Amino acid sequence: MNKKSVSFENVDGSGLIIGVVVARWNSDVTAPLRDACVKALQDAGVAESDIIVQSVPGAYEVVSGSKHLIDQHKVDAVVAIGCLIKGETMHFEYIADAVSHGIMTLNTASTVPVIFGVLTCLTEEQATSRSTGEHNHGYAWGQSAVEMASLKKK
Ligand code: RBF
Repeated sequence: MNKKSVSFENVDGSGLIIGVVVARWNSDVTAPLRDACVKALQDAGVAESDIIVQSVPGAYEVVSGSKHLIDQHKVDAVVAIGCLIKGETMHFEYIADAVSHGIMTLNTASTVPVIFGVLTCLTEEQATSRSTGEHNHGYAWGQSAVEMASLKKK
């Protein structure tokens, strides 16, 4: 087992409703992350009609997009997906900080787990390597959502 990955045992998503919020900024990265996440949910037995995918403009908006799904769709868990790539200004720092705090606040404000699916990369190469092939993190984020939603139901 790679030290930078996590193992999951028997994630059973049958009967769960899972939201997936996806930022369109850096969509060449976020689309494969979303697809791998949805595949993990399907592999875990989440019904296709119980996977709610919500597109939002950028990573900054994944917090309010997640809150919308929690409030309006009664989801059991949400995966918030985005990709921040460091540029020449301070935007990266401000948005990364706001989003990570925003997602943590959602996790403590309600009983619905919100999985942190935001890549914060220094280069486009880093973003590509974490969103493609066997290192695509989206799959583990889907499994994490099922595990945490199941925990809540125990
Ligand atoms: N959104 C992302 O998801 N990833 C980025 O790398 C990203 N970089 C941005 C850089 C700048 C200079 C600006 C103005 C916005 C950026 N955004 C990015 C968009 C941000 O998440 C949000 O959608 C907008 O700021 C509107 O609230």
